[in-house]
Amino acid sequence: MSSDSVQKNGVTFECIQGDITDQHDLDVIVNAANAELMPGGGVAGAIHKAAGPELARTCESMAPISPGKAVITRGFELPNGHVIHCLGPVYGRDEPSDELLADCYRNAVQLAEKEGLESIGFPALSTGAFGYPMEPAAEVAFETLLALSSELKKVRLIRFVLFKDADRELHQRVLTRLAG
Ligand code: AR6
Repeated sequence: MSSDSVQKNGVTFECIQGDITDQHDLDVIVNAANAELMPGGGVAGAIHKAAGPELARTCESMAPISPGKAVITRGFELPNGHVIHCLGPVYGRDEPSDELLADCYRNAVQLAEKEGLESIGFPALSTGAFGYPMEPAAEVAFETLLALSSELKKVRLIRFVLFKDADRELHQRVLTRLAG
Protein backbone atom coordinates (compact mmCIF):
# COMPACT_ATOMS: atom_id res chain seq x y z
CA MET A 1 0.00 0.00 0.00
CA SER A 2 1.32 3.46 -0.86
CA SER A 3 2.22 5.54 2.18
CA ASP A 4 0.19 8.36 0.63
CA SER A 5 -3.03 6.38 0.55
CA VAL A 6 -6.17 7.81 2.14
CA GLN A 7 -8.85 5.80 3.97
CA LYS A 8 -12.50 6.82 3.90
CA ASN A 9 -15.36 4.66 5.17
CA GLY A 10 -13.17 1.55 4.84
CA VAL A 11 -12.23 2.34 1.24
CA THR A 12 -8.56 2.94 0.35
CA PHE A 13 -7.85 5.70 -2.17
CA GLU A 14 -4.45 5.88 -3.80
CA CYS A 15 -2.72 7.82 -6.59
CA ILE A 16 0.18 6.30 -8.47
CA GLN A 17 2.21 7.16 -11.53
CA GLY A 18 1.94 4.41 -14.14
CA ASP A 19 0.11 2.78 -17.02
CA ILE A 20 -3.52 1.76 -16.58
CA THR A 21 -2.92 -1.43 -18.60
CA ASP A 22 -0.24 -2.62 -16.18
CA GLN A 23 -2.27 -2.96 -12.95
CA HIS A 24 -2.06 -6.69 -12.27
CA ASP A 25 -3.61 -6.61 -8.80
CA LEU A 26 -6.86 -4.84 -9.76
CA ASP A 27 -10.18 -6.59 -10.53
CA VAL A 28 -11.25 -3.94 -13.01
CA ILE A 29 -9.77 -0.98 -14.87
CA VAL A 30 -11.70 1.92 -16.37
CA ASN A 31 -11.37 2.95 -19.99
CA ALA A 32 -11.56 6.59 -21.13
CA ALA A 33 -13.67 5.48 -24.06
CA ASN A 34 -15.13 7.09 -27.16
CA ALA A 35 -18.85 6.87 -27.91
CA GLU A 36 -18.31 3.99 -30.35
CA LEU A 37 -16.28 2.01 -27.78
CA MET A 38 -13.57 1.56 -30.39
CA PRO A 39 -9.77 1.66 -29.90
CA GLY A 40 -8.83 5.32 -30.68
CA GLY A 41 -5.80 6.89 -28.96
CA GLY A 42 -4.69 7.49 -25.37
CA VAL A 43 -6.10 5.18 -22.71
CA ALA A 44 -8.60 3.56 -25.10
CA GLY A 45 -5.89 2.72 -27.62
CA ALA A 46 -3.66 1.22 -24.91
CA ILE A 47 -6.49 -0.82 -23.36
CA HIS A 48 -7.66 -2.28 -26.68
CA LYS A 49 -4.10 -3.09 -27.69
CA ALA A 50 -3.45 -4.93 -24.42
CA ALA A 51 -6.85 -6.66 -24.36
CA GLY A 52 -6.66 -7.93 -27.95
CA PRO A 53 -9.22 -7.77 -30.78
CA GLU A 54 -11.97 -9.64 -28.95
CA LEU A 55 -12.58 -6.55 -26.83
CA ALA A 56 -13.59 -4.42 -29.84
CA ARG A 57 -15.82 -7.24 -31.11
CA THR A 58 -17.60 -7.41 -27.76
CA CYS A 59 -17.94 -3.62 -27.56
CA GLU A 60 -19.55 -3.37 -30.99
CA SER A 61 -22.95 -4.54 -29.76
CA MET A 62 -22.91 -2.18 -26.75
CA ALA A 63 -22.15 1.07 -28.65
CA PRO A 64 -22.88 3.91 -28.89
CA ILE A 65 -22.96 5.24 -25.34
CA SER A 66 -23.66 8.83 -24.25
CA PRO A 67 -21.53 11.11 -22.03
CA GLY A 68 -21.60 10.07 -18.36
CA LYS A 69 -22.49 6.45 -19.09
CA ALA A 70 -20.52 3.31 -18.20
CA VAL A 71 -20.66 -0.27 -19.52
CA ILE A 72 -18.72 -3.35 -18.46
CA THR A 73 -16.96 -6.08 -20.45
CA ARG A 74 -14.45 -8.82 -19.73
CA GLY A 75 -10.77 -7.90 -19.78
CA PHE A 76 -9.71 -10.58 -22.31
CA GLU A 77 -5.88 -10.50 -22.48
CA LEU A 78 -5.54 -7.76 -19.87
CA PRO A 79 -4.38 -8.81 -16.40
CA ASN A 80 -7.77 -7.61 -15.09
CA GLY A 81 -10.95 -9.67 -15.26
CA HIS A 82 -13.06 -6.71 -16.34
CA VAL A 83 -13.01 -3.32 -18.06
CA ILE A 84 -15.55 -0.58 -17.40
CA HIS A 85 -15.85 1.77 -20.37
CA CYS A 86 -16.85 5.37 -19.55
CA LEU A 87 -17.56 8.17 -21.98
CA GLY A 88 -16.36 11.39 -20.37
CA PRO A 89 -17.59 14.81 -21.50
CA VAL A 90 -15.72 16.73 -24.19
CA TYR A 91 -14.76 19.91 -22.33
CA GLY A 92 -16.64 22.96 -23.68
CA ARG A 93 -19.09 20.84 -25.68
CA ASP A 94 -20.89 18.32 -23.45
CA GLU A 95 -22.63 20.29 -20.70
CA PRO A 96 -22.87 20.43 -17.76
CA SER A 97 -19.41 18.91 -18.00
CA ASP A 98 -18.82 18.64 -14.24
CA GLU A 99 -22.05 16.69 -13.72
CA LEU A 100 -21.34 14.42 -16.69
CA LEU A 101 -17.83 13.72 -15.40
CA ALA A 102 -19.23 12.99 -11.92
CA ASP A 103 -21.74 10.60 -13.52
CA CYS A 104 -18.84 8.66 -15.10
CA TYR A 105 -17.10 8.10 -11.78
CA ARG A 106 -20.35 7.29 -9.94
CA ASN A 107 -21.64 4.92 -12.63
CA ALA A 108 -18.29 3.13 -12.92
CA VAL A 109 -17.97 2.46 -9.20
CA GLN A 110 -21.61 1.44 -8.87
CA LEU A 111 -21.13 -1.02 -11.73
CA ALA A 112 -18.06 -2.49 -10.01
CA GLU A 113 -20.03 -2.72 -6.77
CA LYS A 114 -22.94 -4.47 -8.51
CA GLU A 115 -20.51 -7.04 -9.98
CA GLY A 116 -18.97 -7.66 -6.55
CA LEU A 117 -15.54 -6.35 -7.57
CA GLU A 118 -13.19 -5.18 -4.83
CA SER A 119 -10.54 -3.09 -6.57
CA ILE A 120 -10.85 -0.57 -9.40
CA GLY A 121 -8.35 1.57 -11.30
CA PHE A 122 -9.16 4.87 -12.98
CA PRO A 123 -7.25 7.02 -15.44
CA ALA A 124 -7.98 10.78 -15.33
CA LEU A 125 -11.11 10.63 -17.50
CA SER A 126 -11.60 13.43 -20.08
CA THR A 127 -8.24 15.10 -19.30
CA GLY A 128 -6.49 14.09 -22.55
CA ALA A 129 -8.10 14.35 -25.98
CA PHE A 130 -11.34 15.62 -24.40
CA GLY A 131 -9.57 18.68 -22.93
CA TYR A 132 -10.91 18.81 -19.34
CA PRO A 133 -8.42 20.77 -17.18
CA MET A 134 -6.65 18.42 -14.74
CA GLU A 135 -7.30 20.13 -11.40
CA PRO A 136 -11.07 20.68 -11.73
CA ALA A 137 -11.35 17.15 -13.15
CA ALA A 138 -9.54 15.72 -10.10
CA GLU A 139 -11.83 17.72 -7.79
CA VAL A 140 -14.94 16.30 -9.47
CA ALA A 141 -13.51 12.77 -9.34
CA PHE A 142 -12.61 12.77 -5.64
CA GLU A 143 -15.67 14.74 -4.46
CA THR A 144 -17.87 12.17 -6.18
CA LEU A 145 -16.01 9.06 -5.01
CA LEU A 146 -15.37 10.20 -1.43
CA ALA A 147 -19.10 10.97 -1.07
CA LEU A 148 -20.03 7.58 -2.51
CA SER A 149 -17.62 5.62 -0.32
CA SER A 150 -20.08 5.23 2.59
CA GLU A 151 -22.45 3.28 0.28
CA LEU A 152 -19.82 0.78 -0.88
CA LYS A 153 -19.78 -2.73 0.55
CA LYS A 154 -17.67 -4.60 -2.04
CA VAL A 155 -15.28 -2.01 -3.49
CA ARG A 156 -12.36 -1.59 -1.04
CA LEU A 157 -9.63 -0.07 -3.24
CA ILE A 158 -9.88 2.86 -5.66
CA ARG A 159 -6.62 3.59 -7.46
CA PHE A 160 -5.92 6.56 -9.73
CA VAL A 161 -3.24 5.70 -12.29
CA LEU A 162 -1.70 8.86 -13.74
CA PHE A 163 0.57 8.78 -16.72
CA LYS A 164 2.71 11.74 -15.64
CA ASP A 165 4.22 12.23 -12.20
CA ALA A 166 3.04 15.87 -12.11
CA ASP A 167 -0.53 14.60 -12.57
CA ARG A 168 -0.05 12.09 -9.76
CA GLU A 169 1.17 14.87 -7.46
CA LEU A 170 -1.81 17.05 -8.36
CA HIS A 171 -4.25 14.19 -7.71
CA GLN A 172 -2.58 13.35 -4.41
CA ARG A 173 -2.83 16.98 -3.28
CA VAL A 174 -6.52 17.27 -4.25
CA LEU A 175 -7.33 13.91 -2.62
CA THR A 176 -5.62 14.86 0.65
CA ARG A 177 -7.40 18.24 0.74
CA LEU A 178 -10.87 16.86 0.01
CA ALA A 179 -10.58 13.85 2.32
CA GLY A 180 -9.35 15.88 5.28
N1 AR6 B 1 -2.40 4.94 -18.58
C1 AR6 B 1 -2.80 5.93 -17.74
N2 AR6 B 1 -3.12 7.17 -18.18
C2 AR6 B 1 -3.00 7.41 -19.50
C3 AR6 B 1 -2.58 6.43 -20.43
C4 AR6 B 1 -2.26 5.14 -19.91
N3 AR6 B 1 -1.85 4.14 -20.71
N4 AR6 B 1 -2.58 6.98 -21.68
C5 AR6 B 1 -2.98 8.27 -21.54
N5 AR6 B 1 -3.23 8.53 -20.22
P1 AR6 B 1 -7.37 10.20 -23.03
P2 AR6 B 1 -10.07 11.40 -22.77
C6 AR6 B 1 -3.73 9.78 -19.59
O1 AR6 B 1 -7.09 11.09 -24.20
O2 AR6 B 1 -9.55 12.77 -22.54
C7 AR6 B 1 -9.23 8.60 -27.10
O3 AR6 B 1 -8.68 8.79 -28.37
C8 AR6 B 1 -3.62 11.05 -20.38
O4 AR6 B 1 -2.37 11.69 -20.09
O5 AR6 B 1 -7.02 8.76 -23.14
O6 AR6 B 1 -11.21 10.92 -21.92
C9 AR6 B 1 -10.58 7.93 -27.13
O7 AR6 B 1 -10.75 7.16 -28.29
C10 AR6 B 1 -4.80 11.87 -19.86
O8 AR6 B 1 -4.45 12.59 -18.68
O9 AR6 B 1 -8.95 10.24 -22.63
C11 AR6 B 1 -11.57 9.06 -27.05
O10 AR6 B 1 -11.96 9.53 -28.30
C12 AR6 B 1 -5.83 10.82 -19.46
O11 AR6 B 1 -5.13 9.58 -19.43
C13 AR6 B 1 -10.83 10.15 -26.32
O12 AR6 B 1 -9.43 9.85 -26.49
C14 AR6 B 1 -7.03 10.69 -20.42
O13 AR6 B 1 -6.60 10.84 -21.76
C15 AR6 B 1 -11.10 10.19 -24.84
O14 AR6 B 1 -10.47 11.33 -24.30
